[in-house]
Amino acid sequence: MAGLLAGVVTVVVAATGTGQAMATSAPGQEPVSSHGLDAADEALLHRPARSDEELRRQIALQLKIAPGGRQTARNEVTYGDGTFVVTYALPQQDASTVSPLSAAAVADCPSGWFCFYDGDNYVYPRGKLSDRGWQDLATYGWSDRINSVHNNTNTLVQFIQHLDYGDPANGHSYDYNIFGVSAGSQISHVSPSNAADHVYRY
Ligand SMILES: [Ca+2]
Repeated sequence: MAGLLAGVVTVVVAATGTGQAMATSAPGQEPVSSHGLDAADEALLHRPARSDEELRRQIALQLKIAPGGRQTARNEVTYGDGTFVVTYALPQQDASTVSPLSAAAVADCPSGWFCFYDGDNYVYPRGKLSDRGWQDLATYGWSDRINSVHNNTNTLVQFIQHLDYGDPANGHSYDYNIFGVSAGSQISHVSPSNAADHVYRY
């Protein structure tokens, strides 16, 4: 097993052409997500909590990946003056949606808002925005995290993939639209999923 792992690491290093970055990552170490969390925390962040303790951890994780919000309910964190609100599932409320084989949840975005969900079929956690124009999901810890959407505003909302070819100096010049959701519409599984980084509401 050790020999096999060593072989895999060697191949990866050869493929990247730079052994430097890989050398710091020992075989067996948990992968680090784009949110900078370890694998266990990352997994917890993206699904309905199964207990009050898990819910508390989710709220703490939300504030860790996107500082600046304040907890406004047991399962909710609000940013700005209500610009963005993220809602985590209450454990008892969502027992039926914990299983990936369960029936779809309901698209439940309030009027005047557009919502995006971490799970397919509108399964929480759910983020919501209402402002028009370009907004950066990274501000709220919601990059690469959207799997379904519900637009309950009266205008189109476009979801955008960020692309800078590894050079921040490129800014947003190479960003491109990946899907849109028209006024009053919903999409139970977006494609590509876990990809949107920005939004634009018309
Ligand atoms: Ca992305």
